[in-house]
Amino acid sequence: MAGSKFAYVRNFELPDPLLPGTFMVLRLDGHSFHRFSDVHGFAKPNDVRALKLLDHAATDLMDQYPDIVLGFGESDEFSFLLKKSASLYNRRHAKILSTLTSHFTASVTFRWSTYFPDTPLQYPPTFDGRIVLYPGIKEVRDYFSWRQADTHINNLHNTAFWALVQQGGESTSQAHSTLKGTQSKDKHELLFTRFGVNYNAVDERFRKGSVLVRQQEQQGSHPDSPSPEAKAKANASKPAVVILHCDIIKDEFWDSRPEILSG
Ligand code: DGT
Ligand code: MG
Ligand code: MG
Ligand code: MG
Ligand code: MG
Repeated sequence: MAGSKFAYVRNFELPDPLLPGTFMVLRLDGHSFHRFSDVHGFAKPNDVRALKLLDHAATDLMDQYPDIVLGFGESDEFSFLLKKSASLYNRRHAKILSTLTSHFTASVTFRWSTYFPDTPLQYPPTFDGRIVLYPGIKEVRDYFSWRQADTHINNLHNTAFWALVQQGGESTSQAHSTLKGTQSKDKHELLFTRFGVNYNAVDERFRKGSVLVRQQEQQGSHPDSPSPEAKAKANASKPAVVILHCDIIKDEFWDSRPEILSG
């Protein structure tokens, strides 16, 4: 069809397909959340409301995009794994990246007041996003191990840091110097001896992050709707997204969910 004399500009829009048969990992990260968390009075080191808000936005995204087989969230970031065979938007890079980032961001704002009923939004939160392609299972597993190891390292540090400030009465610069050069075991020791905190008993949400997977509802898991019709309906419906706070570095998680890496 002949276009207008202007239509040639369309030729400057180049295709940007993502390599077929590779795993896509989309990582979103809050833009300047150092400031955003201050302005909105997030609890330190971890604000459960903020973490649950991001979990909810991630669940919304996974409900909308069945190609996402795994989500992992910590701090102000979320990573999503799309199955190798994903063909959404013909694997157009900009389309996928912009649409999913926008969806997640919109959900965070949409759900804000549910998690922060007494804290009006001062300005719109925004997220940056990137998609990285991984050729194989090893790289995908190492990617998620990297993020969860990061969660652990940061949370241990932040827990020790804020204990020194909030309970120990140190200034932030004193706390920085107290922790300078300390190893992981020193921080465990400091938390236990000075503040009576057994780090391994700290909420798993903070230590391990949030792991979102699809799980078929089990029969009888709905005590409030025990009718056979309700059960049949639950079992026929698509798997629900569930939020776990479990280890994803060791084999067990992956071995018990082969579908995550198989598609
Ligand atoms: P960016 O990502 O380069 O635009 O800059 P930021 O400031 O978002 O830096 P990033 O992503 O490396 O670090 C996340 C920031 O968000 C960090 O300053 C701590 C803050 N944050 C995330 N989750 C929480 C929370 O639960 N409580 C508090 N108080 N702060 C949090
Ligand atoms: Mg950053
Ligand atoms: Mg950030
Ligand atoms: Mg971050
Ligand atoms: Mg359009």
